[in-house]
Amino acid sequence: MSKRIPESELIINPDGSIYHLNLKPEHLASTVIAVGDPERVAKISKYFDSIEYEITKREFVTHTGYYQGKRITVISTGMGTDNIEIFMTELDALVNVDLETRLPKETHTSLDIIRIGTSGSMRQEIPAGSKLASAYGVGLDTLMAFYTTDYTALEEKVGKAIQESLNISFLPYCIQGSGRLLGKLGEGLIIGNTATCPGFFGPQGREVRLKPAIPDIIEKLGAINVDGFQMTNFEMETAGYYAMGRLLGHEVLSLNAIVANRVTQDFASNSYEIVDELIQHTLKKLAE
Ligand code: R1P
Ligand code: URA
Repeated sequence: MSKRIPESELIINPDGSIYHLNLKPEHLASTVIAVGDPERVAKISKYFDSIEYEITKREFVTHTGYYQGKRITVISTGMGTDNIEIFMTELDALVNVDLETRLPKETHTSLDIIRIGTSGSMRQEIPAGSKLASAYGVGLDTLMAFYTTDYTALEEKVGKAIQESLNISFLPYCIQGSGRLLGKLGEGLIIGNTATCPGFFGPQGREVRLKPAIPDIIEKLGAINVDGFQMTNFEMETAGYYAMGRLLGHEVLSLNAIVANRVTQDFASNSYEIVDELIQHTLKKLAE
C-alpha cells in the first residue's frame, strides 16, 4: 500500500495546482520542452498552431499548445540545477501522484523532456555557433549527494576521474541521457558530454574580479579521457535533468546552442539565431 504524501511535503495551491509550477495535470503535455530563459518560451510557442494554456509563476513560464498536431508544453526553469530539482519533482508529481488523494499512482507515466539551452564550448574544435546534443551530463554540483541511484561502471569512473583531477572534496556525478531521444533529435548535431556547473563564473573558470579556485578548470576537464569519454561543453542544468530523469523514470535530452568558445574566447554574435535554429530543428523532429 502506498503512503499518503503529507501537505508539507508536496504543496498544492488552493486552486489545486502544484506549488511552484502553478500547473494542474490537465495543463501538461507528455512532451515537454524546457528552457532556462522565460523569454525563450514565447520564442518556441510562436511556432505553435495554437496555444491552449499559459501561466507564469516566478521563473516558471508555461505555454501548452499544438505544433503540427503534436501537443507540447514549453516551460522555463530559470538557471541552475537547484531549480531543476524542483521542476522535475513537480512535473513528475503532476503525472505520477494523484493530487487529490496524495497517493502515488499505481501506473507510471513517463514524460519526454527536452532542454533547449545555451552553453559554452570547452574544446577548440567545437566553435561558437555549433549545436550540440548531450549524450551524458556531468554534475559538478552536489545534488546527487542528496539522492541515491545506480551508476554504470563508466559513469562511476568519470566521476572519480574528475574528483581526482580537480582535487575537490565532493564526488561529481555522471549520468547518461535518453538514448531514444538522442536518436530522434540528435541527427545533424554534434554529440557531446556536458559539464554542468553550479555557477557561470568561477565554477566555469571565468575570472571577473574574483580569481577562481581552479583557474585551469577548462584545461583540466578538457584533458580528462576515460576510456574515450571526453567532455565538450559547460552549462548549468543538464546533469540535474539527467539525474532526476533517471530517478523519476522520465526520458530526458539536453540540446545546446554553443554561444561561446572558452578556449578561443570567441562569442557567437548571432547567438539568438543559433537558438532559433535549434528550436526549429527540435520542433520539426518532434513532429515527425
Ligand atoms: C547561463 O547564462 C544560463 O545559460 C545556460 C546555462 O545553463 C544557464 O542557465 O542555459 P539557458 O540558456 O537555458 O539558461
Ligand atoms: N551558459 C553557460 O552556462 N556557460 C556559457 O559559457 C554559455 C552559456
